[in-house]
Amino acid sequence: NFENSDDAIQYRQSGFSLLAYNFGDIGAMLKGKKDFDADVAAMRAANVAALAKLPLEGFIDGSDKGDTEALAKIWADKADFEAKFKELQTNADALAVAAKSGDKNELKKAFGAVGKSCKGCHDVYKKD
Ligand code: ASC
Repeated sequence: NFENSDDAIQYRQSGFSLLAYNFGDIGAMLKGKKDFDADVAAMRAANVAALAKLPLEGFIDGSDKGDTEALAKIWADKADFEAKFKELQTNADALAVAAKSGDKNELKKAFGAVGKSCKGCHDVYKKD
């Protein structure tokens, strides 16, 4: 357990940073901003699946403060927030499977589903 809300905030923000880096790198490859490498994509996608399981734990009671992008609505609608996070985790697991399959079309579809999960939650629970 976290000692205080600062630790919880740092934990979830670190998770999101790593998540964005690994997910973003797959995006860069799919958008042709860098050469596509199926092995790297599979490694990144496995990271995304693992990392998507982390940040939720950092949204502890009392950590709805400080200079963060997390809206108070997260704690007001915690069950919905958790449900959306679980959806992300399911889609991230599917991304890892798709990337491992080597089928680029499947990877693109799974990437899109994860991106929708990111955006769907940001639209409601993250400051602009
Ligand atoms: C990213 C990233 C996000 C999501 C979101 C998807 O690469 O950093 O927050 O994708 O933009 O719509």
